[in-house]
Amino acid sequence: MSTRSTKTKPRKNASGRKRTNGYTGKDIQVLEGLDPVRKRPGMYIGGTGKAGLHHLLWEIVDNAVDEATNGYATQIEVTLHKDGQSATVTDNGRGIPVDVHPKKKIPTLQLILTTLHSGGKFDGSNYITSGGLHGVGSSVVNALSEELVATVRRDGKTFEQRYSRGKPKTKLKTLRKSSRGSGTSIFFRPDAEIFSSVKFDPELVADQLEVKTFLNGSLRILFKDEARGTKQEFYHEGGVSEYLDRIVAADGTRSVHPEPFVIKQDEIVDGARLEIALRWTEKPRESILSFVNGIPTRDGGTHEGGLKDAIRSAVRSYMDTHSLMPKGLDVSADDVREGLVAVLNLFMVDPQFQGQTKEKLNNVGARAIVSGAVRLDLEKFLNARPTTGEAIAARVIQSARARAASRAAAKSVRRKTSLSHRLNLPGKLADCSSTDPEECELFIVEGDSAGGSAKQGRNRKFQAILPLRGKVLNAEQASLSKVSANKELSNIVQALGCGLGDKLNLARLRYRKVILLMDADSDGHHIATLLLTFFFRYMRPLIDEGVIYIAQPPLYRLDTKSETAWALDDKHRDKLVKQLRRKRKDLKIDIQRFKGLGEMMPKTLNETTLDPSSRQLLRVVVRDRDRLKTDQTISQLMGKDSAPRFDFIMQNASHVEELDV
Ligand code: 28F
Repeated sequence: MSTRSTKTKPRKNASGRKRTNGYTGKDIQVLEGLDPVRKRPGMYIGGTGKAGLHHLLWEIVDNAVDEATNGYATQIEVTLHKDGQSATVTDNGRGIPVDVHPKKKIPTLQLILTTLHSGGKFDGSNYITSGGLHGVGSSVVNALSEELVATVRRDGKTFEQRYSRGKPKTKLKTLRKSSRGSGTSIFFRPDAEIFSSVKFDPELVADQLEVKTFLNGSLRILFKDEARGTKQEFYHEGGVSEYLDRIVAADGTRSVHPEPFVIKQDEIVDGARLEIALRWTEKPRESILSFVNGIPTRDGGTHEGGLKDAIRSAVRSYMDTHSLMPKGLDVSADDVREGLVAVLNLFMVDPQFQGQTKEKLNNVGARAIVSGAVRLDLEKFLNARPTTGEAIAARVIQSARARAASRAAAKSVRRKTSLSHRLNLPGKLADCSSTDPEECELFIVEGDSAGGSAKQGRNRKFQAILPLRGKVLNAEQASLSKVSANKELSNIVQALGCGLGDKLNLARLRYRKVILLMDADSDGHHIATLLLTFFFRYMRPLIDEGVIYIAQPPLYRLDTKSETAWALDDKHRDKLVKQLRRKRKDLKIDIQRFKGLGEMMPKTLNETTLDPSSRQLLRVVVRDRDRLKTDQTISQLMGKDSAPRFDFIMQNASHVEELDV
């Protein structure tokens, strides 16, 4: 068990005793009913698909975790019930207050579950909450649940109240007059009228619960899946450094030094506390996983900025004092962080989030908190371990040299293509005449001959064609500089016009649809996978924005005397044959298999694959909550081993989802 303490509040001690309760109902502030939540659920939980459904669960779990994070609870239990469509979350915290609110004259529990409230001040100390998109409260869950039962143990009694779609079904009842301990339990069944599916995904739930225990080293979560009859306990005393080990192992990479750098600071200012674990690895990228109060901040923010500042300055200062900096080599901040894997978890009161998905921390003070905590300690860490320090310095130098070399290579490529470079568009691009991104589409086509058919078959007004000839680099194993030096990838970047990496600007994107058009064979799938990997790693906002699509060219042409049909694959072909023969069993059907796109007549390609009125595109989507997993899946698939690649786009729908548009 970790021993944390803060100036501002008593925290549970090693014997597991919890803080006491000094709450009164008047602490709740602004109130509003729940109608808006049922009218526009997306505003509160992001959407009504799988992610939105699970958001309900995280909402309740986060409340229980908050109670634990603040030192009042030690144990959380999450149960998915047999039907897979309802869940119970229980904590052993103080129990949601049940006293009658002095102004509203209803029990606080009911007030909390039936109004959109802005939260309470609690006992005047700094209560850390998950905040951001989360923490909008159990009332949102209540509003969107067909059924919800809240059970509270408090003051030696057990209370219960039932709700449906946000409205109380019963009064607050006292179930038992002599109950031991305290805590809150919420059972809920998401409303099938609201969600497209109400089935929880037990693996997703288990993964996310485990992450929560990595981020709260003293937290135990028991997960029960009644459908499978399984029980798992998650508890990671090692906290973020154990998480770091897990990530590095899952990435299949190696660390360049034996011991991670770990800090855990409990008493910073205003009740803030901080845990960081990091190490440098051989992989050609950095990956920083940052969290605020246990909630992922995928777009980073001030805390991540502070970490980067501190790393740059500590490593540079170490390299300078030990004369490890080669003369004449230009070492950038990016070079210092290449191969870095870091987990940063900051706990603070009142975090402010910004950005479209509210996943970027905005509090100015967080930068100094984090950089102040890391800089000196990291330098000391390096100074105390010469072999580690030198290994990290060598990793930094390696990255700087590689970048210098590929910058030179990229320069020479640019010189050769100076004419097209002047126009800033690749020479091979057959652009469309419209300049309105909203209507423009870019087809990235494999091979020159297919590119030729596509050029002839397209609608010139709004469809542009970029043929790929050379090899597409596997972006998984390459650094940004290598990627920029790859001809095929840099052509794509130039055609899109929006830049890449940190500098990507969606506003400058020249096409709102980017469509991968590959042969329907394994080579085609391989190239599509490489391109998706590139977009995922270096142009991720395009995927998040839903701009990337996969075209579905047919593999078969079926001709009868009177009609023609196209089939996407063998299964589709068999289905069509059955359909066509439904009326006449002996109907003669001529079946032709296309060997590649290049074989197809431009007109056929237009009708089946290009024309918006008759084609079927798949949109590439990565589910939000799956980010860590997708990161690792791509590493596994695109790393050294090439065998499982095919699965990635064709089958693994839980990571990269393909939707019909
Ligand atoms: C299964 C999910 O939701 N646990 C919770 C508490 C405890 C308190 C509380 C929650 C007070 C003023 C809002 C108790 N005693 N698990 C949970 N445990 N909420 S939610 O208070 C809520 C507020 O505004 C609590 C004293 N203070 C707070």
